Amino acid sequence: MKEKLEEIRKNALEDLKKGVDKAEIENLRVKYLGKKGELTQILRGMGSLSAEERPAIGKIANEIRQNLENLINEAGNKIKDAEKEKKLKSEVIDISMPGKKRNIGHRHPTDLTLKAIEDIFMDMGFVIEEGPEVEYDKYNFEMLNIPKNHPARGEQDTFYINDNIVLRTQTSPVQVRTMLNQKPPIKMISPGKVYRSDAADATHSPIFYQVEGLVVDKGITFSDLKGTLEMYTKKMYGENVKTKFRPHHFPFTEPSAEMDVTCFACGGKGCKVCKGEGWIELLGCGMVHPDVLRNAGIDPEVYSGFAFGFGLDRMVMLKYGIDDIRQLYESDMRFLKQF
Ligand code: 2U9
Repeated sequence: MKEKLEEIRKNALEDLKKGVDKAEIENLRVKYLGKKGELTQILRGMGSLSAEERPAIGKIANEIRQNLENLINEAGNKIKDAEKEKKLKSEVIDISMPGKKRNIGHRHPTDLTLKAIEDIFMDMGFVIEEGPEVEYDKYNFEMLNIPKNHPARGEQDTFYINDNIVLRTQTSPVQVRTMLNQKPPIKMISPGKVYRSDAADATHSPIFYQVEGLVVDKGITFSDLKGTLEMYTKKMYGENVKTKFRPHHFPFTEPSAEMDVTCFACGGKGCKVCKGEGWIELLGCGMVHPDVLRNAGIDPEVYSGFAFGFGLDRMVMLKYGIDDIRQLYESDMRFLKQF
């Protein structure tokens, strides 16, 4: 029995010396130490030995088992280490290689300008409201006193989805929705994209941005309109900027006006920015038409309001000296990187 054990050990050592791979190591483990392995068979057959022989043979068998287990584990570990070493060598990082340049974006000039405008109005207690760009004809035109035969409703000016739905041509429907959903006092601005069926050129784009504002409460007068818009203008363009109001017509306001400001580039002397005028046309405004209030369920005998609106793109162009509106929509990095 003892000789048999020594022979098993000798064979196992020779097997291990042969230079084994990962799969062979597992075969050897099964061959010598597995349930049906040679050594296990011997240990199982110990019962047939005499009481004197059993402890000595048992001791040798266990020693061999332990010894083989260690050797097989060691051989396995060596193979794993060699594989790891090989993998590490094949994945060497060349730290002298130049890194990948990350292009970090930044805010668009339109967004930068809008942020400044929003901050000023929020400081004055205005809330920012948003609404859908695909809008009911009813909210975009009808409730704003723009009847069916009005030229603004022509297909040459408006993108129609169907008879009742349009791409909004102004952000005014957001004001209509706010009046329908909230009770006065209302003090809001509605910035956002609007659409007109215009061919693109240096001053026109079928998509552009508007900022509109609405204040409705008891006792609102044209003085509130003037005070609010003058305050906005001074905060946006500087304390020395002057404003003037010219009468105008809008279907949704009565009376209506356009507001001009002294040119913030030349201070009113006349320059390229103001085309020698000294004044720049900034926005349209007026007292909300009583019919418009009534359409939205607000009693014009109790409440009054003022509204205003301007094209954001023009403000951006004036601010940064951009002479073509299309540049704001072309995503050309050479242009955008300047801001
Ligand atoms: C409601 C009532 C009144 C919004 C107003 C203007 C004057 C205006 C245009 C200027 C150039 C927009 O970008 S532009 O085409 N807008 O002049 N907008 S008052 O008046 C409203 C809006 C909603 C319920």
